[in-house]
Amino acid sequence: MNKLLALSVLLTCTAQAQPAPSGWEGQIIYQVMPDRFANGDRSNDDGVNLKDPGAWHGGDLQGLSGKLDYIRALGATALWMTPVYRQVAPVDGVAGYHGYWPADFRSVDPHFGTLEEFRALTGKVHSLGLKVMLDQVVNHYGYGAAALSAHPDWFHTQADCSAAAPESKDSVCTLAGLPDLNQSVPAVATLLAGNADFWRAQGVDAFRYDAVKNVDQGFLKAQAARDRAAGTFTLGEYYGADADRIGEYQTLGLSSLFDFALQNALKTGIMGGQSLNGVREVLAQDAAAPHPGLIATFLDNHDLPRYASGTLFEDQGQARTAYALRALMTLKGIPVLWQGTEYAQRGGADPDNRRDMRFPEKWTAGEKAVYASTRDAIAVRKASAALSLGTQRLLSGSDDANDLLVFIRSHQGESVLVAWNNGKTRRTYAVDDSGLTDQPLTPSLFHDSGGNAQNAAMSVRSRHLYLSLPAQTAAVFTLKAASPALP
Ligand SMILES: [Ca+2]
Ligand SMILES: [Ca+2]
Repeated sequence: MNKLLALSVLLTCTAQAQPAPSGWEGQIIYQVMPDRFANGDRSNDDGVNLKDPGAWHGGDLQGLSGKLDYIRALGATALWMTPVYRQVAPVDGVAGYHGYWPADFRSVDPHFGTLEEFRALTGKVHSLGLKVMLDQVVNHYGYGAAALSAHPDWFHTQADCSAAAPESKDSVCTLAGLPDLNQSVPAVATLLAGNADFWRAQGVDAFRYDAVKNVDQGFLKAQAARDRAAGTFTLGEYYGADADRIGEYQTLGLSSLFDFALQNALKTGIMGGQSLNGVREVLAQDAAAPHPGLIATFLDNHDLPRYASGTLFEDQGQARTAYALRALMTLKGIPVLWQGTEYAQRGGADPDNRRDMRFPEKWTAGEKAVYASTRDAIAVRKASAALSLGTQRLLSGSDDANDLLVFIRSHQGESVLVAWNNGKTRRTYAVDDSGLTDQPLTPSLFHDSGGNAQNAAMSVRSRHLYLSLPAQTAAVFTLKAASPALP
């Protein structure tokens, strides 16, 4: 048995920040790239070539609408669509299938369908009890967009970029050579604010703001205030963001940012088979963010190599993805699942990470097992207010190999104890003087395939916490004591 010698509690501190729209803590977001999800209408398949990863693949709003039951059955509570704007023409053989090359911010690309179909989709999503998040691009137009010649004064120039102070270069210089909007031009700020109002009017509940690192902060602050006033949740994508950056943007007024530091730590610690030290450090820092419960947690997305491809071996990729998804569902924050990650879809860097979605009839036995485990983990999270909404108190301290992470989630008198075992074998652990109230052997709330309780157990005797955990997985246990008196 390994002994945990030091035991302490990391307390949450809070900074000043704007209140975020209510109802988002506790959500589980499912991310879809419509072109790569489901093709429901062959009549709009202009230029489709499934063999070319840079071409349109035919997915559309009708196809997505037909798969909402799949998304709901997984347990997601909100749908995030990457942009559906009308796109510029293909550039060097690569199409705007991903949606990030807008030609017109207020129309739907014909490959996806029509604005009427978009409205019908948001209505159907709402009728199923789910929320709608839409990607918003506020940094740029697509290459060679008509606006570039119609309104040259709307864009930053190379001279602006050269003259910009070092701290302003990210926002003033172009991102991948895309025509960069100058948000300090009133007509541009008006255009972008109007875009948000336009999509809100189509039934959108939340925006995922693309590339906020490259957007003027003054504009973002004003836009975030407008969105907040309209009750719209805002999730910014700041590539590489850590706790400090998340705190900065929540204080600026955005509801949330994606936690790239946690993503990296989960990749290194779980998929990479290293220690959980990195995860422990990130969690301790995140607790200081103004709204830790709104931080978007994720394993991968359309800009990163697929999580499951972090190892060469497909079976290992599946097992560790299932472990990481269980782990993700035990953490404070808003989990975001990129289409396909629920069955450990593989793929390398962009565009290989955007392979066409496959549905259950095309899964292998291994993929089916990952999906079953993921769906179970989501159901367990949703059934527990402590897991969905609770505070998170990390029991710090380490065993010899740093293979154990233990924390307590509590909400209104309901508490659970979460334990991750990163060890390559089944392990038992004893945590001295845990401060917990005695309780008999308690099974994990997670289930193995077949529906039996996960083969994990905990008990507390004379304040000592005993854990028996399978190799490389997370477990969660109901705590009898409502609020443990920790040292
Ligand atoms: Ca189609
Ligand atoms: Ca910019």
